[in-house]
Amino acid sequence: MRRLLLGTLILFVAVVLAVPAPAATVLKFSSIHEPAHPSAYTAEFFASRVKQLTKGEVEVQVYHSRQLGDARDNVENVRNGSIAFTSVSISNLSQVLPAMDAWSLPFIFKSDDHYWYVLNDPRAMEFMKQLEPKGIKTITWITSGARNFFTQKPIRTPADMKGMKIRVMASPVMINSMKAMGASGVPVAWGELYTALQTGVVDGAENNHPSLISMKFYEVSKFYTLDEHMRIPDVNIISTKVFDKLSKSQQAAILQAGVEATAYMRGAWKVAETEDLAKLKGLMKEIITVDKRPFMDAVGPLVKEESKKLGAENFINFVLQTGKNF
Ligand code: GTR
Repeated sequence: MRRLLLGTLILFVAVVLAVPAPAATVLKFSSIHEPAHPSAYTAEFFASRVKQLTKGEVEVQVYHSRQLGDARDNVENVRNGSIAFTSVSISNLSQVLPAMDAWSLPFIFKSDDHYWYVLNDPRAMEFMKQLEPKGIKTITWITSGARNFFTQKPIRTPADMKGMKIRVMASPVMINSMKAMGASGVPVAWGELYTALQTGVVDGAENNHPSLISMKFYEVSKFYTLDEHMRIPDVNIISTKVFDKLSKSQQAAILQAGVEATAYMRGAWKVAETEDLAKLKGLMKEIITVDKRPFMDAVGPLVKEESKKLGAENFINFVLQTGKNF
């Protein structure tokens, strides 16, 4: 009898051990950034939190440095569900829904605090929900700081921009903003920008301090003008095709990991911005601080015109109104 019991027990243990744990759902996350960029290591942070919160049921695999494609491919691949996630500038979402370009409007945020105030207001996420019927669900904000010009010739006033070709994202608002400042905006993909600067296809571009460091743009441009003309958030997005197939608890875990990723990155970004600006001071010919007023005046009329054209007047009015308190 005892032997029989023992035998049954051994058999039971053997069966339990032989049943494999359910395979994790593996989801791809495409980042255009280099591993040392805050956006890329925030993607890693997000992936590890998703794994912990789902107790290993969902595994997010991060591919950085455009291994799975540049921004526009990533947006298309999220829409068709061939990748699950990407972090992308909202400017690049204007290809899907023109209204998204409202975020690219110049000088709509008074400061970093105002920008975060807007992002934390439910109206901002509500605005992003317009993308859901297009297959894109916004999980959370991934900041991208303020954008500044880096060029071969110095920009001290908008008059210096006359005739310059400035690389922008594929965003009509960015193109029109460059025009209003006297330059021409030339869309170039992120991964092609270094060569475009090196070969003179463009005379300059605009971006934030961490990106100048991570992409080594300081090697191919001399001057950096801190006019902070735009603060266009990046967002962490998921394919609705993928999201809708997950269980309720997995969906909740992903949203929770997103909230944590925003908080994590906000701090990481501050540190990176400060450290990277200090590095750029030693790497570029001149860091130029300017009077922002002439730049703001040049693009002033465009804000109203464009937000009307984009059907985003209510949202932009909310942004401008709240800016008065900052
Ligand atoms: C970066 C941003 C990217 C992309 C890039 C660009 O600062 O994080 O999403 O917008 O700029 O200019 O293409």
